[in-house]
Amino acid sequence: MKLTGVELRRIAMPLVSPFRTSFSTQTSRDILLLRVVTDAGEGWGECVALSDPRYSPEYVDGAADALRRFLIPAIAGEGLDATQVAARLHQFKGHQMAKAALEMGVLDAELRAEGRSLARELGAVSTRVPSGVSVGIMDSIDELLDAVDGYLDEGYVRIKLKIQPGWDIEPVRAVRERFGDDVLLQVDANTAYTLRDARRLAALDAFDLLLIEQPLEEDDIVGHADLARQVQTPICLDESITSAQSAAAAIRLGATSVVNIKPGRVGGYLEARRIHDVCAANGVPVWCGGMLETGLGRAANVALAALPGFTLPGDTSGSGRYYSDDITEPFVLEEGHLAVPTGPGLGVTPREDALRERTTHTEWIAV
Ligand code: SMG
Ligand code: MG
Repeated sequence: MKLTGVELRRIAMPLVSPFRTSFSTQTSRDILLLRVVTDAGEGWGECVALSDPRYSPEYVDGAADALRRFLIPAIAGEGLDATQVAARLHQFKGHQMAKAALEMGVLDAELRAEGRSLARELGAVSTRVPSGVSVGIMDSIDELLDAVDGYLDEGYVRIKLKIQPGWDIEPVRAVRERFGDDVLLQVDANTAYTLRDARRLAALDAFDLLLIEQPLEEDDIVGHADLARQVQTPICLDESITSAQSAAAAIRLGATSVVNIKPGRVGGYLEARRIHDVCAANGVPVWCGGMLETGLGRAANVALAALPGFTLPGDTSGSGRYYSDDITEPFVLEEGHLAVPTGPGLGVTPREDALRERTTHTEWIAV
């Protein structure tokens, strides 16, 4: 395969309701899509970087710049193959989300040309995956209980509550009291705590949570290992895991006993599969994270979540969790699950009209 060029397409996607975490409130997503054009056909990539570098060092304008200046030019020339994209981009430090989007687009183009699905290529073993939902920080417990009630009604099989100091024990207690012990429940702090909060975090042990996600700073692997000895609830790293190598290190140090795999955070779906393999070899369960993807990224996440080591429900919610009008056919829950796409490549494509309506900027990068 040979690259012809890449269209960088920015879209604005308003959220159905604000999504508040310990680091920001999102009301709309500014998403960078890549239309990768090759001599064998096209493919779509989605960059999960947020507008500001608050979740990770990457941000959407920075990702576009890295792609335009360094990453896209580096994969020009004959013999383009998705399995070699990461190696060609390795010379550039960081920028995992930008790299992941480019590899995703090349992989989609290649698989579409060959008539193979991403799910099959990655090694999926199920035809549907369970849907969890991530529930933001709210102004009141009542508001939170209403939101959780609605999601449980829709069929979500696992609830994740965003927490921060001052919004942790009480909301978790309230959800447990109202909805009972059978609800699969976990929390995500997005780095909002320090080791000095160990006793407060240990107080969450009373609520039989599946895991506490990323309580401490992303660089604090040793701190997570120390914390893991002071709390009974399993610690699950998200932000800290940026590669298979960092996953292996965190597991070996005892910093994480469950891993949230987000392809964008780790440089792509192929590295995500490697993390799955490392975790499986160590008996560490994994689940698929989310970055409020459109149907494109959602399709790929659902394919990944169908691998055998994904034994916990992921943040693989229906399109309607965030978007009233997705750019692809929406993903809709059926008995709390999403169907794994079976068509070539991602198995979904953007609807022309929806895409046009959401587009704020396009730029063609010829190589
Ligand atoms: O796609 O449902 C989703 C988002 C799930 O909570 C979610 N993601 O830290 O896991 C995480 C966050 C990162 C994005 S917050 C804007
Ligand atoms: Mg997280």
